[in-house]
Amino acid sequence: MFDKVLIANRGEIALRIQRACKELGIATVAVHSTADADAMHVRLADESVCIGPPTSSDSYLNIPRLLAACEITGADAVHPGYGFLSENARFAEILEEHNITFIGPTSEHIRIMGDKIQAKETAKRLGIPIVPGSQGAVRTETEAMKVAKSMGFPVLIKATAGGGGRGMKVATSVEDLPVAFATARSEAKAAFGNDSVYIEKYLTKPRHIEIQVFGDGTGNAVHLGERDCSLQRRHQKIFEEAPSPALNAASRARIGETVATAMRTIKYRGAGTVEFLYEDGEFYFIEMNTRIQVEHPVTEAITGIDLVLEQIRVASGAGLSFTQDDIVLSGHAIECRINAENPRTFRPSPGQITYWHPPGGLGIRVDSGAYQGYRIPPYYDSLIGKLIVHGKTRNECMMRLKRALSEFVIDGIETTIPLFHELVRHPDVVNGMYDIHWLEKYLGKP
Ligand code: MV4
Repeated sequence: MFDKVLIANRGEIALRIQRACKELGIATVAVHSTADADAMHVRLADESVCIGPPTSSDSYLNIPRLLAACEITGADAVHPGYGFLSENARFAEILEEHNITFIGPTSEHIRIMGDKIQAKETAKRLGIPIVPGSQGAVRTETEAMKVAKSMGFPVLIKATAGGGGRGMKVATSVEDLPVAFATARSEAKAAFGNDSVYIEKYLTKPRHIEIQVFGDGTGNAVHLGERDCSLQRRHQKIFEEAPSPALNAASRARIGETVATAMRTIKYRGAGTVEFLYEDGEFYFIEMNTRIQVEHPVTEAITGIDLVLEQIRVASGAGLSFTQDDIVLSGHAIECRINAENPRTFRPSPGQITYWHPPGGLGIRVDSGAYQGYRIPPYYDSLIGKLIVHGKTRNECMMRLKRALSEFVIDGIETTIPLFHELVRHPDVVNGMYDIHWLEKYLGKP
């Protein structure tokens, strides 16, 4: 096992990783920008290193500075968390070259999944169902038109280097296609420095359902059920639940086994998420994330498995502490993302938290680096905490969530909590009847 892990992240996920390290008896190193000197992840770490000014590219994204922090502290492994360098294949490679373990998949797997065409080709080869579309990149308008006509409209043009919704354009008809194609290409070029695009049949009312997977890197791999993350705005998830209200045990087992088998075949290492669109009873692969995700606690709640601890175990060569047969999905869990934002406009609301009272009681978990008096800096994403609620049934979970939300007091800044009070009372949410467009439609109504 490792002696010392450097956590290349901030906020609640840095704390989350520290907790797993402590339970494994591993010393922790926090890194921070000057804007985060009084952050909880710095206070609770065994050691900390200031790695630069507030701007992420000069601190949390700066590979030479992170390497220097490893060198100074003698860390033997790095956990990247989510965001920042977590899916940067070059970072994983450089660490390995310096004999520091990257707690995550191989750089090769990160690289393949970062290229959406390669990811899709890999998924297809492994027997994972994909969205019908072009075979690889589409280079000309003529080719785009041919593909679109053969599939039928609407179609979606996606950037090969994209992901998370950036660089996508819908074309609803033959007339639409030339502009959509040109716009998608130029936006892809501007955003990623790569104008490669591909085309898919556009699914109009899918749910976003993702499967949590875990591999040991030697051909053992498992799935831990799904999370339904359909409630989102501008590709920012705000409410996630497991299991999905849309799936039954048979369809869950089928897609789960398909994905786990695929991960065994490629000898996937560590935590991963295979993302699907789910419409009319069918799954369609869209992308794979090669990191721990924000919403991993809902899976932890229904499986009782510490996913971050398992990431560290697997990276150290200790293997997985469970097999597929050991995994029992029990009850229902929901996560609400508490963002420092206006609950209607989502405009960031940084500033000082003058009062902080998190909820408690049975089935309640709050993951946060916030505390009373903490000043939320304006430089980073606005997630300040996550409320995760577990119950025996979805109904019990919802009742508990309502109760927990009513206990949660955060003063001094605006948060998304008032929006959750509304959502948990809306019949569509209560009944689990929502797709990926539901929240934006709801917010759009006066
Ligand atoms: C799609 C789609 C409809 N049809 N692909 C958006 C993020 C990226 N991961 C893939 N995305 C989508 N791909 C086809 N063929 C609709 C979306 C999409 C979406 C997907 C998941 C969660 C939220 C979404 C919001 C808008 C669009």
